[in-house]
Amino acid sequence: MKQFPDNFIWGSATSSYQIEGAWLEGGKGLHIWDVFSHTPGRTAKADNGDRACDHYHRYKEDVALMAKMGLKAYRFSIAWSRIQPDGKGEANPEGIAFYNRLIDELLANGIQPWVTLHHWDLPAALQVEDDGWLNPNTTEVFADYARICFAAFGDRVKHWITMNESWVMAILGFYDGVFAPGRKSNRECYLAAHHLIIAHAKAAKVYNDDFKPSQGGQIGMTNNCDWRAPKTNSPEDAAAAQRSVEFLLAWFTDPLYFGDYPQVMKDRVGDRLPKFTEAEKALVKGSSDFFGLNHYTTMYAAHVSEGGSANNYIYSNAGVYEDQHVALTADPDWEVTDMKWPVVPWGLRDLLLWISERYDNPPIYITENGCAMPDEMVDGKVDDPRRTAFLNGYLSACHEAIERGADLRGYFLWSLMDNFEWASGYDKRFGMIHIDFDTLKRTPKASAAWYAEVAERNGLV
Ligand code: PNW
Repeated sequence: MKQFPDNFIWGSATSSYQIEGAWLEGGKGLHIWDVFSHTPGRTAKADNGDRACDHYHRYKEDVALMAKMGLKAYRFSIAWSRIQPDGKGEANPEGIAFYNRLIDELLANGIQPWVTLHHWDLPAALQVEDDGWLNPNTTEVFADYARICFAAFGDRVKHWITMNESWVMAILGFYDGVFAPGRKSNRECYLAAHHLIIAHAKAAKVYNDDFKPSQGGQIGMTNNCDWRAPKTNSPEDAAAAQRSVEFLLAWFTDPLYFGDYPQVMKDRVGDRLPKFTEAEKALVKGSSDFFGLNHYTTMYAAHVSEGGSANNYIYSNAGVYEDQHVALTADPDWEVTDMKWPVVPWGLRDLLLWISERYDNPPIYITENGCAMPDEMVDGKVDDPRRTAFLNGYLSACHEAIERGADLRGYFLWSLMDNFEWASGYDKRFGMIHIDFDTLKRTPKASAAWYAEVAERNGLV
């Protein structure tokens, strides 16, 4: 077993809408995923998060399971509409009380809370009344919400993540329309993304100015990025792979590290790409204390000339195709997960090295990596060999990247337990813990035992 550095953080991750349930309890307001999943045709089998894993009521049981499997850190998200039912105004005491109970329970079990402020569940009132992330004022409203959270929880929470996967919100929410709020526009996706970046930076400024000096924590943004390897060794395909990563990741992270969008995006998107003012550039640049990365898969990228077509078989065009002219394909020999996402551990290694080089070796935390695998209960147990093999491969790739100089400091497995997998519903099982969604009984899978063993062997428990 390879040893990870001292203080390497082992954790697991979830998000509010995917696990909490209690959608009409505790003074919570509706959010855009409540609305979207109750709209006919939007989710597989019309599944929704009304009850999900009922974590809102069973959080103690869930924390006990985390402690049992040796987790040292747990990443969860706060549902904005539990804190401010309409997204603005007074804080709802019951919402604050729920997250206080959860945080205290984690700390009592020696588990560090890592908190995401926005994992896609925008209060519905902000969407209906203000157009949500299309409205620049939502950046201010978000900073107000963040302030409430820092003030209420920051004495105990030392790791904050502003946004989860702005690319997913922008592309799947505003371009493909397959996620909430379900819009389809090749202009709105860039505008929403722009406001998500500025909202992150405003919240980080609130933290840095008014809370960090006394609370001493860290704040960052989490972005998703799959790896793109050139399909052939032609220079055109090398450029296509690079362009594809810039449209997926550097879109969000170049502003954080350099203060502006990648040149290739400015050139290709033209006036549909908003411009940062000088003041915004200064606000955004340097606004992340760490590089949060969610990573799931790898694909080959090939250049497509003008007039060609994207030959993608996985989740649409993986971006605005007409702006990129990149076709994505998978090697037919690659194993695929239940999401049809190829399992390619070396892609994570290459991505970590790409990030380290481009951004001058920032501290990186993998805030999500994992896989959906079919599982079956046999004699009250779930044997989980494919997920265990996946984790072995991806953790080895992390180790290799560290050996080659990447400053990777932690790994959070997606996900703690099977949950509401957004538009795919409950059939896609990412968890280390099996949930029977009829009875809500929790059964740790073999992967949970394996994870505990890895943590123990690394002296982390
Ligand atoms: C992430 N893509 O979603 C989210 O942060 C989780 O909430 C989710 O459950 C998990 O990954 C598994 O899907 C993604 O299309 C959804 O590239 C879609 C994509 C990437 C991440």
